[in-house]
Amino acid sequence: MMKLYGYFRSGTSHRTRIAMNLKQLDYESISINLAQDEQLQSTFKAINPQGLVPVLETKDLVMFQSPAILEWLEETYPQPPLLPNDRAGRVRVRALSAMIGCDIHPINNRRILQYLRNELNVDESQVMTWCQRWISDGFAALEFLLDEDKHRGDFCYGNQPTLADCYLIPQVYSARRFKVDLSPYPNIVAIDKHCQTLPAFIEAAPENQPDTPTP
Ligand SMILES: N[C@@H](CCC(=O)N[C@@H](CS)C(=O)NCC(=O)O)C(=O)O
Repeated sequence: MMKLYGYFRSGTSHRTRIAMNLKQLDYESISINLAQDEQLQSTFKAINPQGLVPVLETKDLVMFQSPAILEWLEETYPQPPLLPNDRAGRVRVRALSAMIGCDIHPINNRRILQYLRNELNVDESQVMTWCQRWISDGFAALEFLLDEDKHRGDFCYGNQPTLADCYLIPQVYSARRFKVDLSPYPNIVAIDKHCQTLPAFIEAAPENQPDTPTP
């Protein structure tokens, strides 16, 4: 069985879990506790020298970088497809995904926030302001693109979940965690609401993981 090294509230682990669930793939979850910096220990760095989750391990491969993992999943398990069958659709879904994966998520990642806190002595309310600023900025552009797409159904693109939804839903979770006002983004909120009714998304949610702390 495949092994997914991740953490319950890591957005990159969350997006990988959604894709694996949509493709109905079984995997063993191995928790790397980011709150305790387990990702920086030598045992984990021997698996991923970058010290970041997720890592997906099969009997032949050790894969890191969630965009690469998602593309590998799509190529290896094409059903159901998470990319449209036309080139224009694929470039759109990849662009929506990259807006989140390249331009929103990385600057609000734990190591960035820890650097702000511990090296630059930024206080917690300023850290929240930082996260809110960059998530809002990215969501404003995403909202515009979603709104202008008149062929869109319940998801980011068309009527089926795509990689863009795998990226969006964890970013909405993170936005709520950082208390971003989501009222200017009704299309994003509606997509999130719809996805939250689907088992693949529910089972991938941070609150439903084996390493979710008990309240
Ligand atoms: N580009 C990488 C980013 C991975 C990443 O940033 N993972 C976060 C969790 S969402 C992490 O491991 N953070 C640990 C840290 O910041 O120390 C990917 O998409 O896999």
